[in-house]
Amino acid sequence: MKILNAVAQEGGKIVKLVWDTGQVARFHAIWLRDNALDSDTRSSVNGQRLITVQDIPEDICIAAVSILDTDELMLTMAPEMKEIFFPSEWLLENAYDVGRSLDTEIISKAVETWDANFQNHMPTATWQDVSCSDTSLLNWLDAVRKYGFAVLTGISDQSGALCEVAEKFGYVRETNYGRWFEVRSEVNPQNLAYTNLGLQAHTDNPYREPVPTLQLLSCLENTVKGGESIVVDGFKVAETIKEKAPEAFDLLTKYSFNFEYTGAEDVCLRATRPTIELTPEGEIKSVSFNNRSSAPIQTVPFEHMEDFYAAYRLFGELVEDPAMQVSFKLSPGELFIVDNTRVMHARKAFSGSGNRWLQGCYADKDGLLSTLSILEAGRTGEV
Ligand code: NM2
Ligand code: OGA
Ligand code: ZN
Repeated sequence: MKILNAVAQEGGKIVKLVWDTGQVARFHAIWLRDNALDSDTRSSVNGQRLITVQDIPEDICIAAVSILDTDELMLTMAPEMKEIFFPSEWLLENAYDVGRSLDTEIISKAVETWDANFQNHMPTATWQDVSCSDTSLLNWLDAVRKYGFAVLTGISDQSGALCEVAEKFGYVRETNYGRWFEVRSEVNPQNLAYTNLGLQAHTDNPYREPVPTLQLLSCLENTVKGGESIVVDGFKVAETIKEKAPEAFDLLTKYSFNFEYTGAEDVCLRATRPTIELTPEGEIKSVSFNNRSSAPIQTVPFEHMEDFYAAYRLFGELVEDPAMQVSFKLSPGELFIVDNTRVMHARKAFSGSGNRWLQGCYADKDGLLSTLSILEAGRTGEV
């Protein structure tokens, strides 16, 4: 794509470009100067910016503009008369004058929400494939980005094998529960997860700031009656509430919710976060829901407490609606990963003879998304 036409307007404060694809976009002089690609503006070693915003003259404007044979735009920026160059493709890729509607979509384009119909489409891969093939790894990580959930089978029966999986794409997040933790029924459990009780679908550790953004749960033994796993897409729940009960949605986004964990002698974790967190643009950013660690709510004004509880109940009802749930029973050598800012996980109560032994660990999305981007860019040698 080539730039066909470039005209400076408004006394050189902006430039308007027309590409051969028919696309049109305007850019501000200050934005162009800030994003100049030359090696005095950005390090050619690491791509990081060398200038600060104050280094840009306040009265900056475009003194001259031309389209070069190399498909670059050349601009002369007054008052310094600095010449800067941009490939026409780069400008199109980074354009911001794209007529964004004021009413932003609440679900990011990068994600796809799901309900019980997802049951037969659960993204699944084998450890064998993911550990040996970059394409398999890319597809598996892509599923985590898109659906916030994926299954992996064929992992080693060695204790702690799930950390090896986390290290394939990123870093294990160590917490007070350890580098990884044993999920088994215990006497005097420090956490209700370490019992045979059913656990309502939840996100883990909402009492921690920052919250771990990924959780892996692997299975070493599961011969009990019950103990099935359930996952629910929190973004789907939020989306449904927005459609059916916009006032409830507003309450769940507007007020924070208190969470707390003090189950071990040396631990006192507290954090406050809304059930549904939005970006400044109004997109759903995260969901936090955990009945076991919700603390007395003190953040909701007296006048709104009953309405708030009604909205919170609605969220809980949707979480337990079979139409929202995907369920399965983990077998030894299997694990699942969830985006802990989005997908809630539950387990059914278990009893009877036999044993149930799971291991869990936390990790973060930054590492996963970075590895995924590297794989997508084909920079596979660097993984
Ligand atoms: N465990 C399994 O967030 C939670 O308290 C859920 C976490 C104890 C690490 C359980
Ligand atoms: C957990 C948890 C579920 C299970 O450990 O965080 O939710 O299946 N466990 O035991
Ligand atoms: Zn959990």
